[in-house]
Amino acid sequence: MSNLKNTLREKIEAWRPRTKMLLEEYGNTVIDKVTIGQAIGGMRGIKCLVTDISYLDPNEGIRYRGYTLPEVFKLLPKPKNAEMPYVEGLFYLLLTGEIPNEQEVLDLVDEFSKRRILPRYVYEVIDAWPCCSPPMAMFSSAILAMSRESFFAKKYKAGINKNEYWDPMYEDGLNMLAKLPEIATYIYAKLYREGKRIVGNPNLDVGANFAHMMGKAKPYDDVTRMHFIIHADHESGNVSAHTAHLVGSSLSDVYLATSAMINGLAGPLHGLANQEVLRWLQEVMERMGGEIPTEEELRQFVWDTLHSGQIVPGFGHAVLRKTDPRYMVQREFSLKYLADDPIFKYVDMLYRIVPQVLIEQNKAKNPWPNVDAQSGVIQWHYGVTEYDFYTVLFGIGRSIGIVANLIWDRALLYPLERPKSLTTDMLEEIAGIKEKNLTHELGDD
Ligand code: CMX
Repeated sequence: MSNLKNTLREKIEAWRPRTKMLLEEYGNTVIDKVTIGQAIGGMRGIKCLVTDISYLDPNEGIRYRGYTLPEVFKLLPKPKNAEMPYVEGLFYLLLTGEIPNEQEVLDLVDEFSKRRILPRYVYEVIDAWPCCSPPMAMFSSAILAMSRESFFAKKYKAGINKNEYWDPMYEDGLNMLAKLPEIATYIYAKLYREGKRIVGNPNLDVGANFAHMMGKAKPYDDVTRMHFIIHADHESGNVSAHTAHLVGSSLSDVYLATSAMINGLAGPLHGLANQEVLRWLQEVMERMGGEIPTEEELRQFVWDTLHSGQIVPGFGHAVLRKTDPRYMVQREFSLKYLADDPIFKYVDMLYRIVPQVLIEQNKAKNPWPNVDAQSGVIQWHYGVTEYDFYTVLFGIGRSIGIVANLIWDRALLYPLERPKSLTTDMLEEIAGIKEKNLTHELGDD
């Protein structure tokens, strides 16, 4: 058994009594009340999910296992001559809560490398898609197809003890994560490089191998590490993480749950926003004939977008109430490496203008930029200009957190998710307005 799996087994055994005691002795303790606004309004703020992988504070931003992003970037081991840490090290941290040492990360780099080869039929599934298909749909289907490899499904059929569910989930999770860069770069080559694929190099870590398969020179390896690390997890209520948890709660395997989460990530209010930002910027540039607009012109463009009933992509958030630290990590990188890029200048201007406009409009609860406002611009700068592909990159990163969560979901035996719904009539009764309406109908007021 690998060192990581041994460490994880010890952690799981130590953790289980905490969950058991909370359930058995404090199961009726009230956390929060739920309002009608929350029931209709997308369950904002209802505290009804548990995860120890990450926590999102509205005013501070994300912490992975208690560490802020700057701490994560500082503490995790880095490859030689790299500015950003190993992606594999982040997976170790999310899974165990511990910062791995160099050797622990290298063991995991080796594990990922050994598990990265794709079954042939995955290429065939991708090839079966008609030309110009959406990359996220292709990505989701390729992951879904691999469900036939699931150890968990096989073990379940054979009658595994539920206390051991997490073990085949771990195997499936690692197998899948190791393959995602191969799948994504194959889709990229098929869609945008006339099928000319660059074969992976087993001697490289995930970040460097991804850059290699994309045909990109340094520092794209660091761009990739940064990208995958900042997108990995955002606690469990966001659409992608929640979808994976929900689907996994019926004991669906990792492939089924991850494919579903990719479909949720593909919506423009969630992960697709990163490519929407580029599409929207292209419109501005077209309107400006390629010239950099003045602040006044850009402000007008933002207002025109709002007045036409559209959203400004890359700004706002359902939980955050400040600038997303994931945005700031990328902004710092951009200020260092792409400060003179015209498209970064647009983004920099938007950073100053959009929040003022959203505050003036007085609708968005959070006028500040989120992760998606900046990520596409970095990709564009390094020559990945096919912005339809950007959400696939988000999807690889997000899968790291998804897998860590799914393994722990199984380890702590979180049950089938099944909240209760009410009818509108019932809400009106709870609000006390149904009776009023009846009285009105009877002409009794
Ligand atoms: N542009 C225009 N209007 C916005 C806005 C934006 N960027 N952000 C919020 N609003 C509007 C909402 O559409 C809503 O309008 P209505 O009352 O007419 O429905 C109002 O402000 C209040 O919304 P909110 O409570 O502040 O935000 P929500 O929790 O409902 O939604 C989010 C959050 C992210 C969907 C929203 O801010 C948005 O659409 N942002 C742009 C898309 C985006 O960048 N998504 C990516 C988020 C990060 C990620 O998941 O990847």
